Amino acid sequence: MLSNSRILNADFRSKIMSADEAAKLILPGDTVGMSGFTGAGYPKEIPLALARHITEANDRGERFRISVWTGASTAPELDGALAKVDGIEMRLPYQSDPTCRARINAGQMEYIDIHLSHVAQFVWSGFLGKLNTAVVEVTGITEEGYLVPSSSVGNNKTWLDMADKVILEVNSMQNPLLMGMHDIYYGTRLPPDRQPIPIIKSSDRIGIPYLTVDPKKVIAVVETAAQDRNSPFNPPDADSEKIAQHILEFLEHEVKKGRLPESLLPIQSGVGNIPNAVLAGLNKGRFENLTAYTEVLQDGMLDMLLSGKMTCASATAISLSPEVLVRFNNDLDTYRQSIILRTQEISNHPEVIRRLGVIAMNGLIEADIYGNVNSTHVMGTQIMNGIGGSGDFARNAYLSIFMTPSTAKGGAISSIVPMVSHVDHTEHDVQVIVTEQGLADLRGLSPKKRAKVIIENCAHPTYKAALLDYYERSLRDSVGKHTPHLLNEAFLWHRNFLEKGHM
Ligand code: 0RQ
Repeated sequence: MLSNSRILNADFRSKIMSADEAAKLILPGDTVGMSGFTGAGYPKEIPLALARHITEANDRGERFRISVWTGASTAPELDGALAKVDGIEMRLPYQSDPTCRARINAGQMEYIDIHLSHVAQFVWSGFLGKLNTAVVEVTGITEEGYLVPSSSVGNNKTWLDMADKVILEVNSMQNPLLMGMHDIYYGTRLPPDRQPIPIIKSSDRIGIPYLTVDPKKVIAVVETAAQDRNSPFNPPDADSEKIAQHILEFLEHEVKKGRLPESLLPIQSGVGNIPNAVLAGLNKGRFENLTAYTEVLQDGMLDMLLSGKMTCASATAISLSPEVLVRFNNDLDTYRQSIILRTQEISNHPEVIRRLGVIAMNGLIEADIYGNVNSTHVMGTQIMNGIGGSGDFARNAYLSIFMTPSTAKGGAISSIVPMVSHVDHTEHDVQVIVTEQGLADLRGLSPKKRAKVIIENCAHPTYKAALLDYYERSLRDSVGKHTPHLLNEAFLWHRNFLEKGHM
């Protein structure tokens, strides 16, 4: 036991063992629910120890694979380590690891891409089968045996409740001041007993600050001391700045029209450089008293909390670049009151998102001229990451905004296409599309009007004429004139890029 141990409960202390010993309790064929959401709060040592055991088993000629359920993407120490030793049979729900991606696309790993808000209820309902083991990182264990959650909550409550066996990693590198920031709601029920989720404002707390677990299920406790690992952000490039500017002007316009209040509505923002540029723009802009109801709290939101522009951020994970994480840990007392970390079935709950009127801003891979959005598949067949929470938010938002540079791969591919090669968000769930070229406000427009606005405002000049030509010929030759298409040609568009080797 470490001298500064955070395991204050005697029963849990008696179960302390090494990561190696704990990993041996995970068996081939098990389904394991691991903590972790975008590089925050994932178990740091047991997956690595498990990967070593898998390698040893493979060396003996034995096949050792498990199914891995998480909150969302994790880090190289979890997804990367297990994928590298071919230890994952099936993975859900969202991943962004290059080795996982390669294995999924090579047909060597099964992957189920479901809405982040659905995972918990799918597990409660038994749709996904049995959960053998939970491996969950926590910040500490109180004398009474409550678990102080870590930098992400994700699906941990569900894993702890539903798994037969529980293994805890108690990470002393997680800031002890995280205690009290979490809001774990134990009131969710399955139909027909479901009740309203009583969140009226982003800042509402409706649960308790701890996770609970039946101590009889806890088979191992491992002490660790390792930082979360999140990628650093690049400074916003010119395109991200332009996209941010278009969105800020649009929000300003909506306020002037009386369709948004002066302090806007709670913001949800995907992760990455463009969302960060939008947040930086909001931080410099004139809007005050902003709030967030989102899944990931990233650098840009922290800056807004610090500047006072944002008064409250509700999320399920704190996912900060290494540099900002240091600042966060140093100043945590300043942020404590204004950050709430919830379970992901609540951070992404359609009922709450709809009630609060969230402004959702997410990235895309390609959008078509009618407003359908592909967020997940390159050229229709190759998974990039997964739908994550984008569907939870886009479908239920007050304003659903999707943003992207107008081209990919150095200009070789147009992000605006005749027909998306895979659809994640249908034309019915997409209200605004933004590229560095401009913004298309699709609200109230029929498909043909949408096509003109998207091509005119969002397409890159290199591809505008070809898209317009496709649209005009479709209008002339398509059998149906409501959403005109030339199906063979729509697919040829993608094939041309594939044949040029741009995939
Ligand atoms: O690949 O780095 O190999 O070149 O896709 O693209 O432009 O870096 O943009 O990091 O914002 O990701 C949609 C993937 C955008 C992301 C997506 C290639 C491009 C690059 C990444 P390379 P960028 P981003 C909150 C909400 C779904 C989940 C979600 C995502 C790579 O936003 O995963 O929204 N969204 N969750 O080159 C071929 C195209 C392409 C293309 C981009 N048209 N053709 N390749 N790329 N467009 C978070 C959570 O839910 C946890």
